Amino acid sequence: MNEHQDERDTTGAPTRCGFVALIGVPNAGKSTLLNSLVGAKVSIVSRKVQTTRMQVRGIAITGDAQIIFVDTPGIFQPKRRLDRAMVGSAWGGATDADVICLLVDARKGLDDDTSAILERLKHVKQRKTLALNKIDTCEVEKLLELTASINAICPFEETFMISALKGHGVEKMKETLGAMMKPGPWLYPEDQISDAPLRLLAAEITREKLFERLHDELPYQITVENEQWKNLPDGSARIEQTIYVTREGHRKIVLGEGGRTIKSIGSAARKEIAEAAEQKVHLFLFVKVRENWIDDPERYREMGLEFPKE
Ligand SMILES: Nc1nc2c(ncn2[C@@H]2O[C@H](COP(=O)(O)OP(=O)(O)OP(=O)(O)O)[C@@H](O)[C@H]2O)c(=O)[nH]1
Ligand SMILES: [Mg+2]
Repeated sequence: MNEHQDERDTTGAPTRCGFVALIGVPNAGKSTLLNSLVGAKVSIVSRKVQTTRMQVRGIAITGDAQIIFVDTPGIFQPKRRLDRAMVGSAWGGATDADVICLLVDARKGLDDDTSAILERLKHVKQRKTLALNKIDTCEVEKLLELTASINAICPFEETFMISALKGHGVEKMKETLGAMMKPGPWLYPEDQISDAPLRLLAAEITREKLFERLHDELPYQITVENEQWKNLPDGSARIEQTIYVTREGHRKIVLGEGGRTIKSIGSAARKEIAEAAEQKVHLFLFVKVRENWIDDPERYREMGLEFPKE
């Protein structure tokens, strides 16, 4: 007999519920997959590495199971304090979950960072699954070889072959993971897709636009915080966000000539925030120079990250 056996969903069937952590090297496609699994954008995506900085939860239902997917920052050899906090957060997400899903970019294959993750995963007690992502970019033979060589290092219960971007194999993967969840009550209402407050998603959306439009090291020197969200009598929202940069020169680049760059970032972000919030949005962006934000514990708290001592 199972203690949860009397849990029923709205149709009277027994329910299942659990956490699946999506981990992998930066740029493997974890956030793209999370959004595809949930069917809405809850985590930001970019072509650049190290886009995600904290755990982001997305909730999906498949059959009788509710799965809370946890998107995590990419795992790599951290150098800066922020990198250490991000990698720490990713492993924390993995070891808190019921099932771990390691994403590997199938075209890139088994690189040094992925090998290092596999070595550590061997010693992790959670159930483990593997997802070879971006199968739209490589040959089938390569997928089979990669499956064999990865499983030889660390055995996985399941191997999924997917394209998070095109949606190939994603539904099947969700069903299989759903069946792996333990019997138990659903933790969230049926229509909830994320547990992140809208103000956090709003700041992340602006950070995504900064990632898209700024180059080299600059996106990594920036953080965005939502300072104010005021719902106005006409149903719209007045939102104020601060973009923190580390140098005056960076502030100038973010503003752009005649304010052109910040204007285009603001307009793209406003549209997307309005969509997510389902209301009209007035977005005000302020750019502030704060040389040491990367060593300021308050900034980490805002991101929901632990502050590494050094
Ligand atoms: N061709 C192809 N591209 C993909 C696929 N999945 C993701 N991408 C692309 O890969 C890039 C990185 O995607 P993200 O979802 O941001 O990757 P991530 O693993 O979350 O990256 P970090 O947050 O930096 O760790 C983006 O340009 C995506 O469009 C896929 O299945 N096929
Ligand atoms: Mg990501």
